[in-house]
Amino acid sequence: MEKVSFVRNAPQVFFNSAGYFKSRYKTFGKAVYGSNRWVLLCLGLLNVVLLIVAVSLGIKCAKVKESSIHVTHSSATQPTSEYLHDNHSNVIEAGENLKKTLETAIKNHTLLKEQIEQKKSINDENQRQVETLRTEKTNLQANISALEGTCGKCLPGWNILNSSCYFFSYLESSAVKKNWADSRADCVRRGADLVVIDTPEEQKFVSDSIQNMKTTTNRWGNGFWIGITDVHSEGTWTWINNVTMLDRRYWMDGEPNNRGQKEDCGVILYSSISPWKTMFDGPCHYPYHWVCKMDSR
Ligand SMILES: [Ca+2]
Ligand SMILES: [Ca+2]
Repeated sequence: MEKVSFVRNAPQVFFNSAGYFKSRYKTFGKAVYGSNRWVLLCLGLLNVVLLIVAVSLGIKCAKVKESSIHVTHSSATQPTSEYLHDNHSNVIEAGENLKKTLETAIKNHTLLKEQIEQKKSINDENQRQVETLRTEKTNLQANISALEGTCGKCLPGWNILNSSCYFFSYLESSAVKKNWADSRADCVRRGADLVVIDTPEEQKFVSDSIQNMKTTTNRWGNGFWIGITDVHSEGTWTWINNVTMLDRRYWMDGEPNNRGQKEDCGVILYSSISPWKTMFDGPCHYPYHWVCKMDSR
């Protein structure tokens, strides 16, 4: 059997019953086989061309896709960038506004602080003025009380009995004591003189007035100088108005005794026993409180 290389599985009957055709077929087969090589070659070339075209198209498509993506990406990011840019500007503007607001708040705070300090200073000054006025009020009230007590007839701090005013140095200063001469000088400086006791009422008034004016537990140390002395004539007690005391009724028992030959000035001392026995003689240089007297207004 003749081998047909081109159509391997073609029906054998067909070729055996028609030799011509078999021959033709063989011829045809050879022709076909020969032309087929060109066809195959053409097909191969075509495939190569198609492959090149396909590759080219693929590359182009890839570029187009990439470009499309890039374009898409650019298209997508463009508004975002502008949005971010706008937001950035807004944030900066908001920051500037906040900065201005903060600066304004700081200025207001500083101004408010200054105002508070100023008001505090004013308040302190007012407080000092209030304290000053309060002190003046207290002094005025004390003066009013003193004036009311003496009905304006005596100076502030002085006491009144009938038509006379009396100054007890203890009330001005319990610490200050003077000798007899200096005590008298103080009374004169005040427009008065050491007290001259003219009546029993006055004796009792002065004696009672000094009852609580004590600075020492030594009773002899709590005396007050009065305006009587025997310095000019020992034993002759004369008031500073040149009136000589003739009786001894206001002297304490045993006084005046001119102890040590040096007691020439009269002192009055409170006695719980009797308001009539309150005077004694003492050394004129001793420090005592003193009692001034002057006529009332
Ligand atoms: Ca004497
Ligand atoms: Ca004496």
